[in-house]
Amino acid sequence: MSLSDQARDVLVKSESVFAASPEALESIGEILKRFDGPLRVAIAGKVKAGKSTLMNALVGERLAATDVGECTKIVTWYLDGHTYQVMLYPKDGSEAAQARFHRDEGALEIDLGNRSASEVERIEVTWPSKTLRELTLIDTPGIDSLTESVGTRAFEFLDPEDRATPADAVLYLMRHIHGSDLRLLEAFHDDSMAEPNPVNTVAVLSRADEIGAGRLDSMASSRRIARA
Ligand SMILES: Nc1nc2c(ncn2[C@@H]2O[C@H](COP(=O)(O)OP(=O)(O)OP(=O)(O)O)[C@@H](O)[C@H]2O)c(=O)[nH]1
Ligand SMILES: [Mg+2]
Repeated sequence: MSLSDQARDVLVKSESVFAASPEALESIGEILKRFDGPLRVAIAGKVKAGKSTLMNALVGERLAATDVGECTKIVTWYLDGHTYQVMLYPKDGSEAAQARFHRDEGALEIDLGNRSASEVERIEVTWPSKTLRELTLIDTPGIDSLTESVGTRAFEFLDPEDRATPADAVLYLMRHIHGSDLRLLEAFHDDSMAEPNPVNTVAVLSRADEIGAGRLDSMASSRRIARA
């Protein structure tokens, strides 16, 4: 039996152990639902690290805005579903609203209506997609400051209030290895995040073709840096 089957087995057994406690059953039910659902992977990193480009490459469609546009500043969830839908969750706690969208040469353009990016807590894009059936992807805004609070801020992006521990794993993109990236990576393993649901982080050396000023051997250099 695989490790995940064993873990699922423990959850199912615990349902009978806690049969007398409706509260416990509710929590176990939620955990089971999350366990059976797609893995939630957040893509984080500094500004222009290539997060949205990677997200689009994983899905195989240009869903996330790259380069410019207000939407790069908003945490955006990409989920599988039967219909194409974009929902905006306002920061002021008011009800989520459906947003208009269209495709411009394949790229998804979301109309925020009369809202500014700073007023939107998160966007949820539901898109029928084979990749998204297995993975829910969360594109996060670039982290642009190197202050002490960077780690905390990154987690604010990943931790909208109504969803406890939203990401199962984090892909952390970096173009070079900086001390600030290392501090941030350490923050992802912070105790407060590690419980009750450990967040795993994979560091990705991004825009690797540009390393070494884009010389022909840049991919070989990237491989060496990644190994180190
Ligand atoms: N050469 C090269 N350029 C890349 C690569 N990935 C992304 N880019 C370019 O880098 C720029 C930024 O890419 P984005 O995907 O928007 O980066 P981001 O991290 O989402 O940026 P923000 O959301 O604004 O922080 C764009 O011009 C991309 O075309 C890559 O692997 N190689
Ligand atoms: Mg982006």
